Amino acid sequence: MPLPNDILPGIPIVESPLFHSIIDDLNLTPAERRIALDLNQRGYAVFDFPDDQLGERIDRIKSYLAPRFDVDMADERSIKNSGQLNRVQDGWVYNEDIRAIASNAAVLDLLEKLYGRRPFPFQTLNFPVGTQQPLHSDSIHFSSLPERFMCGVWLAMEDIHADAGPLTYLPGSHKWPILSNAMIGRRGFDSPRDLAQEPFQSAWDALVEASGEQRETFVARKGQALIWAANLLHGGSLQRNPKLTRWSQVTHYYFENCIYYTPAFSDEALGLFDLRNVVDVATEQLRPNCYLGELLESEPVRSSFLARVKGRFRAPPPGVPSDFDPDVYYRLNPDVAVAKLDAAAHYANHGKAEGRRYRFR
Ligand SMILES: O=C(O)CCC(=O)C(=O)O
Ligand SMILES: [Fe+2]
Repeated sequence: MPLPNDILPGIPIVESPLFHSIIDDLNLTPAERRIALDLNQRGYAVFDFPDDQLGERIDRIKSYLAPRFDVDMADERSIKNSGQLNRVQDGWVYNEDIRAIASNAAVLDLLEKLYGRRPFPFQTLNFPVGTQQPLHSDSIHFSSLPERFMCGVWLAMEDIHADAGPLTYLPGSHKWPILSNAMIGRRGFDSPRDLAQEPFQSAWDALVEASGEQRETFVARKGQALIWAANLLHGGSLQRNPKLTRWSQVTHYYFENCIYYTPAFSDEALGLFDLRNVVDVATEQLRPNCYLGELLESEPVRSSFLARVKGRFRAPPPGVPSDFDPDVYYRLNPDVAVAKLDAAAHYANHGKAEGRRYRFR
């Protein structure tokens, strides 16, 4: 029997224009079917997080993270966001419960049914309070080729109060065009690394205004989770009561057999891709960039598209191994990140002699 998604395998099932002719062949339970329909129509779906140890995990995560949100951030593990007090990125590196939530097998199985490819978690974010982030699409941070093979799963780690700045989103916005640098008239490749979201904000705001659509908020119960589609506009609503916490974990997932890259720093039409070295949180293995089953790093590279992409891959400086990834080095050596040192230079000049790790197991 042909696979249900064999006509357009490069489009996630829940985002496919053929979704309604495929859904009956997916063997979904009634609950899974409801999730699939919500994701397809609204761009998000709510479900109860399937983990019978969730309560204990949440308690342990909070007691592990709480001291890290104190004013003294010398020991802050949040690498890329080390200026901000409201999040810990990739806490899974240090905390097994964060990792277990990200790697939950039932969630992975569910996402596989919904997308038609096997997912893997590649990033975690833990928040003790609301983010108050403006509405944005994660697609400019982490996208894939083919596109839309990415989603976020947001988990409430306490009952969320309406005044605590709950997660907010614009239903249906996942169907809008995925904004690119070309669309906003900007070059992305080699542009300043601290500017990812900001150049796109006025365009998103204008789209929201023009749509007339109303945002919704997720005033979640502890243990409820929400999947958002790759391009759903979402953010944190206003925190009306500054004393309230809003403990949550976001896990971002990619799917197998894709190219993973950061569109904010890419100019796709020129073959200039800011490729990502993504690590599977569940296995700590690098997930190589693949295009139609072909490893990007593999030889021979046949298509000119792949050759261009490969040619633009940033080469490491001298004295640094070819598989060196500054992000991974920062995650494994938080003191280097906190000190804001250049990762490659630190490794070449000190880290190597000190026997520091630069890759996961
Ligand atoms: O939790 C929030 O307020 C938003 C988080 C978010 O935008 C993300 O993790 O991608
Ligand atoms: Fe986001």
